[in-house]
Amino acid sequence: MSDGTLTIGTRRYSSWSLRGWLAVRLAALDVDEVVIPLAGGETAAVKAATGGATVPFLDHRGTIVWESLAICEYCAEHLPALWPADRAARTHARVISAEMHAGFRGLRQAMPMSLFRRAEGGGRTPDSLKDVARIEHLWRTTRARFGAGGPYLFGAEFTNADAMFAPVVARFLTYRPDLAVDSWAYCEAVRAHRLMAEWYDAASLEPPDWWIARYEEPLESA
Ligand SMILES: N[C@@H](CCC(=O)N[C@@H](CS)C(=O)NCC(=O)O)C(=O)O
Repeated sequence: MSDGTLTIGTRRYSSWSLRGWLAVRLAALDVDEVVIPLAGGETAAVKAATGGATVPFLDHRGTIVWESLAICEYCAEHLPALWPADRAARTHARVISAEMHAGFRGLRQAMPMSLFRRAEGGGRTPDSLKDVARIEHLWRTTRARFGAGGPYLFGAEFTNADAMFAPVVARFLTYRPDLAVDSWAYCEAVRAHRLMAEWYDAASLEPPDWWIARYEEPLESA
């Protein structure tokens, strides 16, 4: 018998679920996964399963955790290496993760996560491009200060900060905004992580009746 349940939404769209799922898998919590097809707004089954909250939603040995960043923190209680060991680096990881959790509305709205959408060049609005520039700045300055020795934000280990930005990577891979070479290198490193490969593979097997038309409609000419 497992230690509980992680409830997530449709993998091809649920950016928040990806964050929580990565942290849970990195911490190797022994939980069953339940996937709820999202309705693209309020999803009655999500409300019912989470007592009115959102996914990702973790029930681990009776401890209930929602909000992706709180799930990342909970997982780091089990695997402290999910945050960098050095205090300055750890603080910075928490700061950029908090900024990710709280902001980037322009990007979220114009470039919703949709793993297999044909949308190269799409979603470029003044607000989304401002967010893209801010994210590139965060990645570049973080890697310059703390990223020596590996491809991730804090070097060789994939941390909670990388989990928090993983859905941004997925968006960039779909919408292909104009990024600098170092940003694409980071995106490729995240995409190549074994858990990202697993997520994309599972997403590709989701049934077409879970797809949401407005997140699938091609956007190449935008
Ligand atoms: N701030 C929350 C956001 C979670 C969220 O908005 N999740 C979406 C799915 S990606 C959701 O549950 N939507 C409600 C619904 O579909 O009813 C977090 O970090 O976990």
